[in-house]
This record gives sequence, structure tokens and C-alpha cells, in this order.
Amino acid sequence: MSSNRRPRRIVPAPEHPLAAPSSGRRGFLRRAAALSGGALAGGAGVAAAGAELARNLPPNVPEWSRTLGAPILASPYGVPSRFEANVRRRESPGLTRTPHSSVSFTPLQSLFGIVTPSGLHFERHHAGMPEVDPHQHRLMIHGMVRAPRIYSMEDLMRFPSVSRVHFIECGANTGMEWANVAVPTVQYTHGMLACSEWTGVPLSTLLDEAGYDRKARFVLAEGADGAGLTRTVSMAMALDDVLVVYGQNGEMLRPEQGYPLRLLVPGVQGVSSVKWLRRLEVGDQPWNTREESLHYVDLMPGGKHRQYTWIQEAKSVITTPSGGQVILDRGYHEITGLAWSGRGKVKRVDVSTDGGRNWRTARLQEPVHTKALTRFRLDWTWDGGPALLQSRCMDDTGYVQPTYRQLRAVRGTRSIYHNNAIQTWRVDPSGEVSNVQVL
Ligand SMILES: Nc1nc2c(c(=O)[nH]1)N[C@H]1C(S)=C(S)[C@@H](COP(=O)(O)O)O[C@H]1N2
Ligand SMILES: [Mo]
Repeated sequence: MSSNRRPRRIVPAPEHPLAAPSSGRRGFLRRAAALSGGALAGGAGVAAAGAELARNLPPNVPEWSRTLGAPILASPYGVPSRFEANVRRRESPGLTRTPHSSVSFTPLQSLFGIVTPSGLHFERHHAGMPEVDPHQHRLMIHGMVRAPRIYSMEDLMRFPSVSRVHFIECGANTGMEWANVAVPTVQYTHGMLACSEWTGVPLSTLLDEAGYDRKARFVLAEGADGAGLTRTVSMAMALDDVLVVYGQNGEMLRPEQGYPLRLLVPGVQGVSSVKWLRRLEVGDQPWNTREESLHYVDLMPGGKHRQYTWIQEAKSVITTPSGGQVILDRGYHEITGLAWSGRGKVKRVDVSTDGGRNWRTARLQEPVHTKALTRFRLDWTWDGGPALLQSRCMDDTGYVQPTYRQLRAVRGTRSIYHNNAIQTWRVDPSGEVSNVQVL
């Protein structure tokens, strides 16, 4: 019961992506709901009888109200309650051959607001996670610059800094769903996605400092991991909003996110945000590295590959109710989810409960940041009948998130990257929510 917002009313998804929902547990929760009156149709709360109220008055207080609690510093670096143990990153079995070149997914179904707790930020490593000593780490800037530089972390942290909220989405997010439904929960369909407040130095500051050549058009970023991951970033982006970051949600980056230094390319597919950043080379042509010629290219219907598609276009997904959850009773439910666009701000999110025939505009949580996750919410009364839940994002360029039919007309069904189609969750009269595709 621990992982969900309304444990009594919506049962969390099974922990294992391939595991059948545990009917025993669900049965228990149904009974519990019935006993406490939670199954009352239409009731958003539980009406308590007089006897129940009396049983809840002092001296009838819970066990933990009668004793001393744990002392301070029970945990010098705080961790979540043990009752939240179900809220965790998960790996999709069989997705990759080794855990060193794999992905763990963010449990989007369990999160509130727009910030991903650092410990739940999805991980994507090409050659495992290096342990980088911040005292020995250096960032080199060279190539078409007047004054090549090598910075220590102390040097970098002396520059004027900025903090900004941005999402990171792997280009392969939702990539398993191109041809048909492949995975059961939002953690696996959309969980290569996270959003943090990042702190660091604008790349433009460092480029100015090195005196970049005005004829330069690209910057190569290289990571210090065994993969030596390299990606080309355009000079236009580099001078616009790219950051060299060391801070994540108020503290130093987590090792999984590139401690002690990473590139952060807002709005662009995750691979460009090179972790454990050690080298920046300024040049006048793209480098066509392995990760931008062999991988991270889009296979188009005609058989050609499209290269350098950087931007993560407008996209959204309902996180509650979502695949694998069970709605226990009719009546009021809040539909909520996340929307984002690599081009700017989310302007509007529409929600449909009938597979796209009728749409209502959702509330957006303020403030809406640019190139950041945006929380949307809509009131819904479930009448107990079948429903098809969808969300559709529009960004401030006017771009509207496509249906699967629209996306496939352009991209076919054999791609891996950049699937931003409208997601559908089917609600059965039993209350079970599952992943389906509506064209
Ligand atoms: N050096 C290095 N940088 C990297 C990677 C990597 O394996 N090595 N993976 C990339 C990919 S494919 C993605 S999607 C993002 C993921 O960032 P995260 O692990 O912080 O979620 O990091 C990118 N930066
Ligand atoms: Mo990625």
C-alpha cells in the first residue's frame, strides 16, 4: 500500500514488470476498503460513525504516541520511511545484456509535483558508473579557442552560477512501444524521464573565458567513464542554455547522474547531457561519433536513417491512474500526470476519458518552467464503466503532441527513439488499468 497516493482507492502497480498483479493483496485491499467505508460510491472521504469517533479520542491513541521516538541523527543522511520501500527505480528484465550498459526507470506513478527525488532519477550508463574523485577530476576546454584551459572542480565552482529546473529524457524513452504495447506500467513506458533543479555554470561563460573562435559551430563533449561517451552539441545551443552542472536538487550531483560534473543540454535527448564531463572540444564540424552515427539515429519508413534529431518534442503522460493500478471505487478521482517540451514551456494539456473523442483542459501547476516537467491535474468522476484515459500536450510554439496514427504516418513503426505519441490507459469496469494503444 505504501507506494501510492491513495492506497485505499487505487492499488499500486505490481513491483515486477512481468509479475501478475497479486490478487491476494488486491483482495485484501478491497476488503479493507469495504470495511472502512472507502468503497462508498461517489464519496471522496470516509464518513465516520459516532462510535468510531469515540474510539479515536484520547486515551485511545496509537502505540507510537505513547513512547519516545527515535533520537535525532538516527540517520545522519535521511532516507525515506520503510513503508515507502516499494517506491524504487526498476530495471526491465531482458532489455540489455549486462547491467553495466543498461537502464533503470523512474517510478513516475509514485511521485508528486515535478521534481524527481535524486535517488529515483533514472539511470542510463553505457559502461557502468565510474567513481570519480572530485579532487583529481579536471575539465579541459580546447580546439578552436584562443586559450585552452584545464579546470579543477574548485576552479569551476568559483564561476558565477545559476540554478534551473529542467527535465532529462532519454531519446529511447517509450521506445519499446513503437509497433505495439510492450510494457505494463508507466514506470516502463515513460520512466526514462526525470526532472531536477540543476546548478552550475553556463557553458557560454566557459567558452567566453577560453576565447572561442567565431567560426566555430560545434562543441564535442566527452565523459570520463569507460565508455568515453562523446556527443556533438551545436554552438547555437552551447551559447544559449547549455549548462556545466555540479548541483542536483540542492546538493552535489549523485554518482549515477555524473558526479562531480556533467553537461546539461536542456530539451535535448539525454545522451547529449554527457556525465562525468572531462573534455570539451570546440570545432567547425559535427564529429559523427559512434553515439551519433551508429546509435541515436531514427530509422525512417523508407529505410533511411535520420541523424542529429536532438529535440525531445512535446509529450505528456497520465501517471495516476496508470497501467497496473486498480481503481477500487466509483466516484471522484483526480487524474494527474506530467507534460514537457524540449522547445520551451508547456502551454496546455487536454485530457480525454473516452479515447480522444472529447477533451477537457487540465489545470497546470504553476510555475511552469521552460524545458521542464509540468504537473497537470483534472477532476474526474468514474461511473464504473470502461474508460480510455489520454493526455495531449501543446507547447508554446503551438506544436501538439501526435496520436500514434499521426506519428506512424511520418516515422513508421521500426524506430527506437523519439516516440512522443499520446499514451492511452484503459480502465476496465473491474477497475483494472492497463496499457493499450488507440490510433
Ligand atoms: N559519460 C556518459 N554520459 C552519459 C551516458 C553515459 O553512459 N556515459 N549516458 C547518456 C544517456 S543515453 C542518457 S539518457 C543520460 C541519462 O542520464 P541519467 O543517467 O542521469 O539519467 O546520460 C547520458 N550521458
Ligand atoms: Mo539515452
